[in-house]
Amino acid sequence: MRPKTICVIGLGYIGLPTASLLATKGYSVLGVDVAPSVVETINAGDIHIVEPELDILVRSAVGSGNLRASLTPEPADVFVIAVPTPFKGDHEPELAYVDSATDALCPHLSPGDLVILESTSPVGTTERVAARIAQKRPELTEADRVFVAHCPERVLPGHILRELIENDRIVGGVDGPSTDAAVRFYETFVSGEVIATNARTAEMCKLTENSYRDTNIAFANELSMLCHELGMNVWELIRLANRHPRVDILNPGAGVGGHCLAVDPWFIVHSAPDTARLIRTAREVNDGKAHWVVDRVVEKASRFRDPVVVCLGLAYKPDIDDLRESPALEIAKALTAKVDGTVLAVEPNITAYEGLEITDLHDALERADIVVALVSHREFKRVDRALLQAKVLIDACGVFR
Ligand code: SAJ
Repeated sequence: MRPKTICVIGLGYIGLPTASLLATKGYSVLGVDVAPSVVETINAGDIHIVEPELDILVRSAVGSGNLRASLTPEPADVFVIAVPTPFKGDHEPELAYVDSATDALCPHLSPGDLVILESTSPVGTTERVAARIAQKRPELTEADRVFVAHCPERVLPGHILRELIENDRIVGGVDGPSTDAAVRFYETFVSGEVIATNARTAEMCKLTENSYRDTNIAFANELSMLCHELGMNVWELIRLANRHPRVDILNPGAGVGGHCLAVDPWFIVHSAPDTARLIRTAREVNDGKAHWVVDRVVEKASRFRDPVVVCLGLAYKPDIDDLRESPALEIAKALTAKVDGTVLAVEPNITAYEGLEITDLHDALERADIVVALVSHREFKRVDRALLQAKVLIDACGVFR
């Protein structure tokens, strides 16, 4: 029988779009979040995050009566866990949010319910969820059992609503019946292919996708530093190398940010520290790139008396307002502390950030001695190159290439 009621725990970048989408597909959805302000905002038909078209979807889902938000779970046919999985100090995965979401849904489980972990998780986390449920609700076994599966989210911020529907999904249960139940559920709203595997492979698949991209970006970032050392233009080099039919090098940048690529590879490293050497090194190269940019700017700034340094961009990638793990933000902060002069930041997608002087693009360019391009926002692509002529330009992201 098709499930009717869904409880989505965690109303962030993944949980809220998922809950709203399911509501518009006819499910009765309860979204749960620990933050009262988030619950209030959503119940008012508004959103607390920036994502194209999400406001329209949430308004329509809440307006239809199919989406409600609450601080606590209620009984449902399907529970979706979409809480953060950051890491602790020493890159050790922090699973406290997954554990507390599991504990919160346990009292509401009934035989036949399906629990899906969507949060990006280290290998073994879905089994951990199943074991926690078995411990708290030991009577839910055999004919009265519940089903537990992992289906990692794979959507690209900025394109979440389209990708939630169109992307292929990897579904892995802790056993065959759990996999089957989860596949049937995703097939009701995903137009991409829903592919069955086991829970551990599904977990590793998501970590592999992001580590693959991180490693490829590390290659590009290493090339950018090599080219600087050897006196070459890295953008020209990559453009030429990419003319080979089997070469496709990504773009160097100010480093790698966001809550995914900068985090997930560490889950693999933590699981197998002696074996995951390339993945660890890629993380170190990408983190090191931000420090390298800072050193270059500080070195240039030391040649001026009272220089004005302008950082173009603070977000973790172009055309969004998301500052999580942003190398551009870290660079701007480090320069503010290190440069003996004035550091200005231009970020068209946010209005203020404590400790940084955010200013208008044209005003900043007029005052600048040194321009540091950190994020390829569309506003920067349109800058008249004549305005940059008398400046020292450090273009970490290639926006003026
Ligand atoms: N970046 C570069 N050079 C490039 C591409 C990206 O320096 O050529 C940088 C960006 O500037 C940014 C970082 O990498 O700082 C990550 O950006 P991204 O656009 O590559 O990815 P995310 O973090 O926004 O989303 C990724 C996606 N994963 C993959 O493409 C394999 C997305 O599909 C995942 O769902 C998401 O992580 C996630 O939630 O895990």
